[in-house]
Amino acid sequence: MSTVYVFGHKNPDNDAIMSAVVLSQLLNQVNYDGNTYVARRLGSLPAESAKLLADNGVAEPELLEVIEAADEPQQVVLTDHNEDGQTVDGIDNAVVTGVVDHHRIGGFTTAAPLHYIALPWGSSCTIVAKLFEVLGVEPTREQATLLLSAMMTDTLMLKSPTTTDVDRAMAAKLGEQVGVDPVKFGMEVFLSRPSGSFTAAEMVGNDIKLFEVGGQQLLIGQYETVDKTRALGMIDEIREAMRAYQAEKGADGIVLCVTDIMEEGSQVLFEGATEVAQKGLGIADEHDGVWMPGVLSRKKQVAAPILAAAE
Ligand SMILES: [Mn+2]
Repeated sequence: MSTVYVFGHKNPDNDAIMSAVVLSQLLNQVNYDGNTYVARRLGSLPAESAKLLADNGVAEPELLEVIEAADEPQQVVLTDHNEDGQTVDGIDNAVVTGVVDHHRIGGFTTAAPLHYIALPWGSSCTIVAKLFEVLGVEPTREQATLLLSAMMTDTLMLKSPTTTDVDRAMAAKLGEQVGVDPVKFGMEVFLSRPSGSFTAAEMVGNDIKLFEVGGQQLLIGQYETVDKTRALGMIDEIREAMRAYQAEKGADGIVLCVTDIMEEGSQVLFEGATEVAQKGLGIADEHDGVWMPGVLSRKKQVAAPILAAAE
């Protein structure tokens, strides 16, 4: 019997937090492998996650900064990510016993067999919700609420092209259990973000992931807003914050998508070495950014074509 840490990616979004929190609860409820599962986070809690956890009486996961080497290596379960560049520092000191994820698999290797659940659904929380069914457990109202919140934030209220029929069916089921309309509930979750007070640095660093693109380190950030006007009025500050973030992380280039969920598209900005990124997206950088209508998914509509262009 061991203590197993369960956590989502660095710069956590609501899906990274809720998938770790609710999956760890589920695994404890069924006494999975006789272990104790403890949710952790790899960065500050998103505002909407903090509010949802408080409203539902669930403790905030503690910050995990690094995993140190130990005689008995720390066991971990990764949710909502699998790539080295997105996980905890010191991951090589840990034994990954499980992954629950909805992203591409990026250079993942282990020494021993593991539980690896990868499904190309709209959110990791959709997969966690399905695991409740698989394990024959009925989610509590609180668990259903937390899962549904992350399904809505990750699929932008089911509008993102990453949304599948499974997500729509699961959202309807959880919405019925909680007694909410999933899309209206999702909009409330979005509006609980204090986006009106975001600084340029927060817009850049709030939700950003590191990718290896043709031998270069490329950061791809996404700032989701219900009104891009404020961000568009801060372009010079945002570009400066992009260059600062890139320098701090020692990356070669940085892409930022300012995604307007009401207008359903993204304003895309580039700094540093981004030739491959511009080629992959089929656009050339402009000072105010380039509006890409319909682009809502970083994974499917931004990272995937950029990675394909590097091949
Ligand atoms: Mn996710």
